[in-house]
Amino acid sequence: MTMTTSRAEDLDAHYRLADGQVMAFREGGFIKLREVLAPETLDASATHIRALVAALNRQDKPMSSRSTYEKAFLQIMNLWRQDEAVRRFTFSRKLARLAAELMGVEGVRLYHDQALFKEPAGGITPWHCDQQYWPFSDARSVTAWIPLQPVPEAMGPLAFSIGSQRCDFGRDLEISDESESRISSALTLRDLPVDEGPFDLGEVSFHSGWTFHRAGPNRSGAMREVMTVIYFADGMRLAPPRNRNQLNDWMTWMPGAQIGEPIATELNPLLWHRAWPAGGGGGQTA
Ligand SMILES: O=C(O)CCC(=O)C(=O)O
Repeated sequence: MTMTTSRAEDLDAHYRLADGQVMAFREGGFIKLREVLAPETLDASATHIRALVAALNRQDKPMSSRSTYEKAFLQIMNLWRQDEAVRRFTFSRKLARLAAELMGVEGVRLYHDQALFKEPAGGITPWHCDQQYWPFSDARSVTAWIPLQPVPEAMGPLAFSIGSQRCDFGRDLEISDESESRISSALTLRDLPVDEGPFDLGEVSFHSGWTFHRAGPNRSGAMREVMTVIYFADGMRLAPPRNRNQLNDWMTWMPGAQIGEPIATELNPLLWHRAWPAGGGGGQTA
């Protein structure tokens, strides 16, 4: 596929964070940024992402016989390995640089991408934090949640418990009915505010690996199409897995990485580094 210059430029352009946005991210554990990607870029990418989700989805159970996790979304991972246009999207230097600047690190690597499509009548995404699943040596990880259409309240926008990245309860709970009820009670007790507002087209959120988040059900008649990219700081080391999810993630997303060593397998290319010349670099594993 030949990508139009404007789409390539949009994916790699510098999005200047305003004063206070980095601070807001670090205080709140998340940030929602407006007009990050142009509608044309999202539209063109969505065509490829949608086609891959349709081709690779193996979920065919009726909604009523699925688990809470299965009702939450269709989940298709590492799409960048299937399609050059999606690889260019996942390798967006604009998004990677935002991840690095928000975390305050020199460079970021890819953990994995994933499409999270909440079907019409799809259920809630229970409260959880992502580093339950990730065997990382520290907290320097972030997910970009990129809606491919506007997400009104009825479609299940991602919601964040503001400041919850500093709370250490519930970090051992995987996505389940139990995580929804126990984390919800704990957050209510601590009186932490929740941002559950809609997303406009082009708006992208970034949340830290320890920030608690959830999404409501999809009560609209349309699919909620979202692409996500997960980043970790260059230099992050593999920690000994603390549960079966982390063991599975090690084998799946960082095969060959060694416990205690920096993670840099061929599945974890460097997506942005401060030392790169403007416009250069991209997708290096070493
Ligand atoms: O899209 C959703 O409903 C959940 C997304 C999520 O949990 C994440 O991207 O970390």
